[in-house]
Amino acid sequence: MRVALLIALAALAAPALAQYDAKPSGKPAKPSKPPKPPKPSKPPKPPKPDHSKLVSPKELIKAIDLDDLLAGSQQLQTFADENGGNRAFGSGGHNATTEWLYQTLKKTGYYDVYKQPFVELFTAATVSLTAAGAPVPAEYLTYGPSAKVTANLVKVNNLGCNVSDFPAGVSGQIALISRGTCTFAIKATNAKAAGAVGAVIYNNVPLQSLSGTLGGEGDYAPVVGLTQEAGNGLLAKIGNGTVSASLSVEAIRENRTNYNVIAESKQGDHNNVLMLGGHTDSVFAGPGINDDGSGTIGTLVTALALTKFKLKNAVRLGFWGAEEFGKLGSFHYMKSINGTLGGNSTEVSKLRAYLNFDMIASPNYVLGIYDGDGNAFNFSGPAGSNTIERDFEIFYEERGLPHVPALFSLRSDYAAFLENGIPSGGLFTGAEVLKTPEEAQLFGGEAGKPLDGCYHQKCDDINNLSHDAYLLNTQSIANSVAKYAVSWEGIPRPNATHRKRSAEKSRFMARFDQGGHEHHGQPCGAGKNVV
Ligand SMILES: *[C@@H]1O[C@H](CO)[C@@H](O)[C@H](O)[C@H]1NC(C)=O
Ligand SMILES: *[C@@H]1O[C@H](CO)[C@@H](O)[C@H](O)[C@H]1NC(C)=O
Ligand SMILES: *[C@@H]1O[C@H](CO)[C@@H](O)[C@H](O)[C@H]1NC(C)=O
Ligand SMILES: *[C@@H]1O[C@H](CO)[C@@H](O)[C@H](O)[C@H]1NC(C)=O
Ligand SMILES: *[C@@H]1O[C@H](CO)[C@@H](O)[C@H](O)[C@H]1NC(C)=O
Ligand SMILES: *[C@@H]1O[C@H](CO)[C@@H](O)[C@H](O)[C@H]1NC(C)=O
Ligand SMILES: *[C@@H]1O[C@H](CO)[C@@H](O)[C@H](O)[C@H]1NC(C)=O
Ligand SMILES: *[C@H]1O[C@H](CO)[C@@H](O)[C@H](O)[C@H]1NC(C)=O
Ligand SMILES: CC(=O)N[C@H]1CO[C@H](CO)[C@@H](O)[C@@H]1O
Repeated sequence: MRVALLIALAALAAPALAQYDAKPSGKPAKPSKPPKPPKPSKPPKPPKPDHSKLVSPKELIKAIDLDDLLAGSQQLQTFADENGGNRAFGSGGHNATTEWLYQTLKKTGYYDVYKQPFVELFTAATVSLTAAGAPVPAEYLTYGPSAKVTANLVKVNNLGCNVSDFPAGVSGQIALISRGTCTFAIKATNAKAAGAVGAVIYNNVPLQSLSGTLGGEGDYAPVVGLTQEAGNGLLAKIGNGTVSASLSVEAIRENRTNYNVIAESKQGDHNNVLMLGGHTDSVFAGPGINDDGSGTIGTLVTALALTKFKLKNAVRLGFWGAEEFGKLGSFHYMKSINGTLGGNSTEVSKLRAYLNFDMIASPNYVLGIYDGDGNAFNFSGPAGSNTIERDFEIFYEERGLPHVPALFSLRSDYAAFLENGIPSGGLFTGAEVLKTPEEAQLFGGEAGKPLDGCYHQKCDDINNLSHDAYLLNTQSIANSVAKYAVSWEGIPRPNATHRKRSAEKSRFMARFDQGGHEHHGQPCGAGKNVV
């Protein structure tokens, strides 16, 4: 593990990020070394950074390079490849990601960097279902227990929201239940109470797998989710006679230590801080190179470019762990700088704005900007969020490019900042929601196809990024960062007495909204399924 990491770190020193390693001039010459073999010719070195120069949007944008973005993404892909294919919560792939971010930022000398550990319960599983001898694609519902059972499938009446929906014959067998009306948790609890040794919930909308979460610990029957088509197929078979099924759920349930990586520029006003970030964990199913490798690397590349310049306001980076389990890292951080959410606001009020980048390179992208002024979705951020939204909009408009608003639904890491009254904004290029014909007209790409067809899947890899969106949106990050690193015009100081929700309620929501994402244009509650 450690050796692999060292190799990975060595690989990182590759050309793409090397230009940022340039040290300030005036470094004493090294004592003479034995002569080295001639090196292959290198491209000329970029000019030495002029640290006396105040950052400007134009120059920071110029310092953003697609090769750096792709090299960073490849590094994350390698970490996943070397660690079982993912960078999930507390895994080897996530550990490697956070250690690399820490080392890369520390090496600049420009930032004070630390890794912030926190412990949370991790669950994930490998599941399989066979019925009447044929495999049926099935998905895990988070928090469900492990099992390996073979029994008959028994149809449950109605929607299984009431124990009385479960026929006596389900005892010792596997309950087959339709999605709808009540939570997956209620169905799985009722199945257990009725004596079922397993439960299978099938979708009530066509052509969509059913995955999601039971929302928390409970006394559940082992449970998996199926498509509506698979469910109907099983119902037809049951109609024909007894159907034997084998259900296997191999769940991992363990407390895992996770890390946030926090970095703050040494220079700049530390009482008036710009914070930006994205999450560093992937889902268990894949390497997470768009979600949220793109936000992670977009933030990193901007932060490295920034090291060439002088700042007025300090810039703080938040690389969040365990977002996919309910924004646990960002909530942990906000609690830790404030003791408790809703408590003493001294530290919190030093944060003047937060910018969130959770997916900026979706292959079938839209250019989404969080609806800070609430014009589109009637849910605004704290005062100043309107300015943040407008500044992003101007960046695209100046380039003759379209943009669409994205709902603040509290399903990514900005939630902890909104809850604390901190003006917030950011970019979002879309997840599994289908592109509308209107969006295809604006942005090209394919209408009727997901904005990210690999969202939360194995194929969210280095081959499924939009390079155009990636570069453009990172330039957009640079534009806003350069602006706020110099001036807070249009962004009032947050007033902590104007918090949107009580702290514990938002904490609960953080846990409950397991999915972590809201999708452009969808109503609240459309994130990871619980019902
Ligand atoms: C990741 O780091 C945590 C905390 O240091 C450690 O407990 C865990 O074993 C590491 N995971 C792997 C797979 O190395
Ligand atoms: C469950 O069914 C019983 C019997 O039909 C009924 O009395 C009860 O109100 C139902 N409970 C719920 C929550 O629907
Ligand atoms: C039901 O049984 C009949 C006769 O054995 C068979 O032809 C048909 O394919 C079966 N249907 C299903 C859904 O298994
Ligand atoms: C995780 O830690 C909590 C708090 O210490 C403890 O109550 C819980 O039993 C632990 N869970 C597991 C699966 O170890
Ligand atoms: C908040 O905490 C700071 C130190 O972190 C302290 O100086 C200040 O008095 C506290 N304010 C309140 C209202 O407790
Ligand atoms: C906007 O939301 C507020 C509550 O937050 C509500 O009172 C108001 O009617 C809504 N406005 C529109 C136009 O939906
Ligand atoms: C914050 O808002 C409260 C209530 O509106 C007000 O009394 C207070 O003066 C405000 N504080 C600052 C620093 O603006
Ligand atoms: C955060 O707020 C709590 C409650 O007022 C206070 O006890 C704690 O010292 C504060 N922590 C920091 C780091 O300011
Ligand atoms: C959903 C999607 O776009 N998948 C693509 C990911 O990248 C591979 C390799 O380029 C394509 O074959 C997939 O179609």
